[in-house]
Amino acid sequence: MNQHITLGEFIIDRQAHFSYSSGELSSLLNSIRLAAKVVNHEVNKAGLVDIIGDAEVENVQGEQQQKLDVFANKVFIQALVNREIVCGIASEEEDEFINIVGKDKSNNNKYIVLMDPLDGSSNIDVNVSVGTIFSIYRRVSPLGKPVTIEDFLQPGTQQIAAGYVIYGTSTMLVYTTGHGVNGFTLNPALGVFYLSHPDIHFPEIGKIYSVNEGNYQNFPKGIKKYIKFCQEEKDNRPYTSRYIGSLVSDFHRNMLKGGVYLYPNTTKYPNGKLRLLYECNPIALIAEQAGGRASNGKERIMEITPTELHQRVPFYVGNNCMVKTIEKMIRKYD
Ligand code: AHM
Ligand code: MG
Repeated sequence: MNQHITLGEFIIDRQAHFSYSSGELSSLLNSIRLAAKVVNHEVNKAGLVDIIGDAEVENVQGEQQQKLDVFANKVFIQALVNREIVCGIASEEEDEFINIVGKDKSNNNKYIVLMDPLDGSSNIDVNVSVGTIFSIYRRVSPLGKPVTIEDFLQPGTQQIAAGYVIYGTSTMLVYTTGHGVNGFTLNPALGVFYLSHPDIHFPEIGKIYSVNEGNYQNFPKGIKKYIKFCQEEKDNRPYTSRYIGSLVSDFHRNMLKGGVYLYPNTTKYPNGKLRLLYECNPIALIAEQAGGRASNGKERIMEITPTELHQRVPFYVGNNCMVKTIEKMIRKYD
């Protein structure tokens, strides 16, 4: 690990890469860095204190929230609001987007953040990694006015930064501003993120496929064929099957080792399970920046024009050639 470059230093060092007001993006990333540390501290205590368990409320998708979801949601919102840079936030845990007026009530802040504050939270009480995913845009509505839904329904190609935090065996923050992907590992003793994975790229060849195969019977024909293809003994196959059920962790492993993640449409989830705006788009930007590909099977994830805040899409992300093979099979069989 490169002990000499901290995330804080790196953010400042890379400011020049950013064509808008660079200090603002740096400040925004720093607020995410801070919130990540606070959430990390709490996630690490989850097994020790009586914080795990359901908060007895359901989120907008009718799923049960865990207490830590609620906590992470609050921490990230508070950290973002404090810095006077963000004008609007959308979160998996909030039915509607939040308008932020700023301390002077001017509505003059420029950035929108969309996030899943604690993804994979059903894994918390069994000590499996969870993550935070975030996506940053410039607002499209005029300054001085409340944000509108159009600010949030921008295609992923308009993202100016995206990233995730994994609360795992070690805690990492991985992000991109469109100039490559860099990963930072938290030194828990010092509370400092250090650059540990500079300029991450998918390996040339991927050999892992990650999918909830329990849903096999309900997958589209092209995906069934692809899974059989992965299992075939031919060329460099069979591939290895690895599925944690925590998008951030499954994606992260596949990006470092080479592989593909699939969440197709199923009978239960006719449009797929994952959310376009705060799960798929940010992961897609990171994947592309690392030389990978992200698709709904037919088109590039980041070119989809969103119509709803909590919209779901089928999601295939990973090594370029693996995702291309999936697209080919979907074209051929579906
Ligand atoms: P969540 O946002 O409710 O936590 O759901 C998203 C998670 C992803 O992290 C994970 O890849 C997927 O749901 C797993 O779903 P399943 O249990 O259906 O395989
Ligand atoms: Mg989620």
